[in-house]
This record gives sequence, C-alpha cells and structure tokens, in this order.
Amino acid sequence: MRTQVVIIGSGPSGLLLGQLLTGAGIDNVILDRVSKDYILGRVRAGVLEEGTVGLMDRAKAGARMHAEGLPHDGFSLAFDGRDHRIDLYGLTGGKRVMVYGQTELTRDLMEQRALTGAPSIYAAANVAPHDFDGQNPYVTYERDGINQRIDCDFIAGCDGFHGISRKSVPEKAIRTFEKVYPFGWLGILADVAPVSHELIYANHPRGFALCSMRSQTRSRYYLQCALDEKLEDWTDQRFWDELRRRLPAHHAEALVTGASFEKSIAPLRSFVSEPMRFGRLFLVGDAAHIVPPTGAKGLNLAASDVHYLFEGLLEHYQDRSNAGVDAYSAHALARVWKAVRFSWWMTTMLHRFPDTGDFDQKIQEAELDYLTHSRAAATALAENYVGLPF
Ligand code: RFL
Ligand code: PHB
Repeated sequence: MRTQVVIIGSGPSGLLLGQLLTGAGIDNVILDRVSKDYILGRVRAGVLEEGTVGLMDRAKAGARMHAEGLPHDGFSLAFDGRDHRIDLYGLTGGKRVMVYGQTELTRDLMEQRALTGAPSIYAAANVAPHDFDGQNPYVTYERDGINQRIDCDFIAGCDGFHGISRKSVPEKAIRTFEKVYPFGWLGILADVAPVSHELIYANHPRGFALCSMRSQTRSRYYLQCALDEKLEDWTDQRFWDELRRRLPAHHAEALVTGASFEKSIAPLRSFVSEPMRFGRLFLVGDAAHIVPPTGAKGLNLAASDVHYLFEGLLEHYQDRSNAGVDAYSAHALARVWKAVRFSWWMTTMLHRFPDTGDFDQKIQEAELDYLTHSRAAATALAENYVGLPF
C-alpha cells in the first residue's frame, strides 16, 4: 500500500491531523495498536483552549462540541478556606476556555473520519517506522498475523509517551529533559452535579484538589495522592470525605456525592524531547512531550503541534516549499516550553511537596497572595491558561 502520510496513533493528535489532511486532499492512513473502544474508554483531558476549538472546527468535527461543551469565563483558586476567582474573560480581553471531555472530542473526530472514508487500522501489532532519514520512508505492522507495509512521503508519530516513534530515533540524535513529581492524581468520574459552575483548583495542607466537570450532570474530581497509593484503598466514601476536607467550607457543604464509575491514578511528569523532527518522521503531542495536568495543557499542546505540522505539510504539497516542515520542530518547541513552564509553575504553586520546608511553604503562600492581589500577576496566569497564540 502507498499513501502520502502515515499517522501512527489514533489519539487526539493523530485523529486531528488526519482530519485536517483529509480535508486538504492529502491522503493519510492512521494506525493504532489498540481498538477504537479501548481508546474511547480512556478518561483524560477536559479543558480546551480557543485554538484547539478552532482546529476542531477546521477539521469539521466541532458541531457537538459547540452544542454540548461548556464555555468557561473563569475559575477559582481556593486556599486558606476562601475562593479567589480568576476572571479569564476580563483579564484576557474576551478569551475563554471550553470544558469538553477528550473522550468526546476523540469520538467526534473518529466519527468524522468514518464519514470521509479515510482508512484507520486498529489493533495493528508491531508498528514500526523505517528509513525516515532517506527519501522513501515506510511503516510496517502486523494485522491478523500477516505482515503489512505502507510506503509514504512522511510519518507522523502521534503515538503518545509510550509509543514506538520516539523510541525508533537513534539515541544520539535526541535529547530529553525530564522532571518527575513526587505525587500523583487520583481522579474519579461520577454522575452528580458539579459542586460549582466553574473549576476549583484548591491548595490545602492535606494536598491539592481539583473540581472539574464533563457536563451539568457529570463531575470529574481529582485529589493529590502519594505515588504508592492503591486504588482499592480508595472507596468512594473515602474519596468524598477527603475532597470535602480540602475545599472551603461552603463548597464542602454544597458537594453532591454519588457512586463513581471511573477511578484511576496518574503520575505527574514534565518531559520534552528535542528535536521533534528526524528527517521524514515528526513527533507530535505526547510522543514528544508530557506536562503535569495542573495547567490543562497536554491536549492543547498536541493540538498546536498538529497545527504547525499541518501547515508545513500543506505548504509542501500545495506550494512545493519545505519551509514549514523545516521550521516545525523550532516552532512547536517554542510553544511547548512555555506550556511546560506554566504547567510546572501551576503544579509547584498548588501542590504540597513531601520535602517542603518552612521557607518553601512561605514562598508558596506569598505567590498565591500576590496572584490574588495583583492584576498583573493574575493576567499572566490567565493569558497562559486560555492558551498562548499559535
Ligand atoms: P495519546 O492520547 O496518548 O494517543 C496516542 C495513541 O497512540 C497509540 N499508540 C500506538 N499506536 C501504534 N503503535 C504503537 N506502538 C503505539 N503506541 C501507542 C495509543 O494506543 C493511543 O491511541 O496521545 P496524543 O494524541 O498526543 O494526545 C495527548 C493527550 O492525550 C494528553 O496530552 C492529555 O490527555 C493530557 N491531559 C490534559 N490535557 C489538556 O490539554 N487538558 C486537560 O485538562 C488534561 N487533563 C490529561 C489530563 C492527562 C491525564 N492523564 C491520565 C495522563 C488529565 C489526566 C488525568
Ligand atoms: C479535567 O477536567 O479532567 C481537568 C481539568 C483541568 C485540569 C486537568 C484536568 O487542569
């Protein structure tokens, strides 16, 4: 088989890129090692920047997001028993974010792809990119015990942090930067009304907590937890009790509880690999970088990578210019590092670190106090949260 672009990975970055390419008449094939249902069973991001919303529209997959997503004009920082609203809309001159689950965004992109008839191959084993240093790259995989090969012009590695694309690059050609945090997030989903109509990021002596949502009737809550915490030790009752303790009293009283239907623990990590292009192989999204979820940036960074790569490929095929693909890595990384910085800063400001001394604790309190009393400081937070331009 031959195509123009092979996309490894059918997560948000692979699907979004595929949809944009198909819309521009550029042939592509998506390969994923797991099934569609498995991908749709993953619960992850919930907050979309306007740039991500715009790309969903451009991919002609935005209709349900606009109908069912919840535009948010602000969020709350809770500490010292009180709420401090960050007015995203007012501080950024009219920008907001959209609360819409990654699961739904992924479903919309998959459905749109099915309508276009563009090929996706799921349950593909041993996917491997080859010869991306030369002019004739190809990808091999195994399906139902039969070896397959797809020849192509370019390979987009959209296969997440544990994918094969980054691992296929010779070690000496890549540089990685990593910070692992000494805690994780325990998250649950429950069909109960959200405690507040906006998100609450809470700094508390017992640890960080986040109140988020998926709809008016479905809530997503997170608690900072130790890395060795076991899911089976967290009954719903224990989760709700702990969440109540970490929220200001008026929220704790308003909290509606119920049975959870998803519960998981995610470790927190910052990671960047440089560069993001190796000949005719491009790394996109989590394959190239990971951020802790505190800034809600992971999925949005995947989307901005897709934007830069799509524009580069469009230039290659339509204008016969490689300027865009040549600039991909530098353009994407400039935005990536700013989001890595913001996510690290939000994480540092809002969590309790096991080894925090009195000095660091006082600095954290001063930072929160500054943020809630200085319009300039709050504006810098808001500008990053709604997303830097791309
Ligand atoms: P994905 O979603 O990991 O998709 C990669 C796909 O590649 C496939 N794959 C392979 N296919 C073929 N061969 C191989 N060898 C393969 N290896 C892997 C996988 O099966 C999969 O289908 O990467 P992508 O597309 O780059 O998307 C990135 C986002 O998923 C991620 O950044 C976000 O979920 C991060 N994130 C958040 N981002 C936000 O922007 N806002 C948020 O509010 C937010 N909250 C979160 C988050 C991530 C979380 N977790 C669980 C890590 C909250 C959490 C708890
Ligand atoms: C979520 O709703 O899953 C969510 C929201 C905000 C974050 C992280 C996760 O910062």
